[in-house]
Amino acid sequence: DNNRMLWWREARFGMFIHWGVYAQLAGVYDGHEINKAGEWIMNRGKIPVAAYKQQAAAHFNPVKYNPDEWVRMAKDAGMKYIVITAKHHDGFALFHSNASKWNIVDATPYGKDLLLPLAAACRKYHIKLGFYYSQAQDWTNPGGAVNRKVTSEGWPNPDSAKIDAYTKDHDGHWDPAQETATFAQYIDKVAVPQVKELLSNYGDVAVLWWDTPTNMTDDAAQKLQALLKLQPNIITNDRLKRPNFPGDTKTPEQKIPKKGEMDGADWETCMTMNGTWGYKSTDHKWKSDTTLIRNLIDIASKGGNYLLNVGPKADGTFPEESIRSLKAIGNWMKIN
Ligand code: FUL
Repeated sequence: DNNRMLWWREARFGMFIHWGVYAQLAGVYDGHEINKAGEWIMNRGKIPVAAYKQQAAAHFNPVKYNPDEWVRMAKDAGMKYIVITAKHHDGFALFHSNASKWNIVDATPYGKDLLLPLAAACRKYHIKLGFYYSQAQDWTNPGGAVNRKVTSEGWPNPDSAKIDAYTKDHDGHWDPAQETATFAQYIDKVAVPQVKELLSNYGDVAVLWWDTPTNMTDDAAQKLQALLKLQPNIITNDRLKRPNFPGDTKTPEQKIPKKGEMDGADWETCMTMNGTWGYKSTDHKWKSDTTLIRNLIDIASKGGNYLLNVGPKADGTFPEESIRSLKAIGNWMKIN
């Protein structure tokens, strides 16, 4: 079992990719810039399901998507693995799924599975591929959970008092369409079959990155955990359900632990290059190359991994700033 962790312990550096139809909105809904992370826009903006499908997905057509180039950029930066959001909290699947039509093939003009060619490129360049899967939160597939139950710190929505009252009564949901199934039904009809698809149809899957265990039950967690046997060498994080499903790795977010703080644990700091995971046209707070390299050194010297995020644009390209920083890190790696 220790063998399973070997590559991960030596990897030190990986690429997180947050990509989905939220990139189409790029942080703006109805003429309003929506607060906080771009991938949260549906929740923060309390965008109704039908409107989100129409405005984010109906035009999502990443014709410049070139996974070969993505993987090469990761490799040239010295990264050893990639973790991509197969499904984030908005419920949208970047892969063709038989469990829900809310996926890249059935809900967008692009119409092709995004993960198949990425998996092929990873095999070609010997980069390990992992999938992020939002197992609990799902704001589109009926029955999915919501972990942020109010709206008031979002944009100055004139209806925010009404929405706050509604979400309070509806476990955070803001659209009746989200509540036409129970959480248990969502787990059985969407989460379980989709994780099965991800672990069956894309070759070797190195990592399963769960997130935000809101409303998770032991029963749901057990069903999902049981699927991991489909990939005997897979490594999982600690976000399936707390505290009794610890997984293999700890996941400090946007912070670097102090020396000794994580002793004995396998850990990975995930971090953004600017202030958002999913692409936002208005976020220009990019960390300097020096900061990024310093973080990598700091984390590696403490025995952790650095999972550095890129939020691709809706056309399928990386933001220019990310491309430049990846190159700068790669140049530094070559001389060190
Ligand atoms: C968080 C999520 O809510 C964010 O959107 C992001 O995916 C981050 C890595 O984990 O908990």
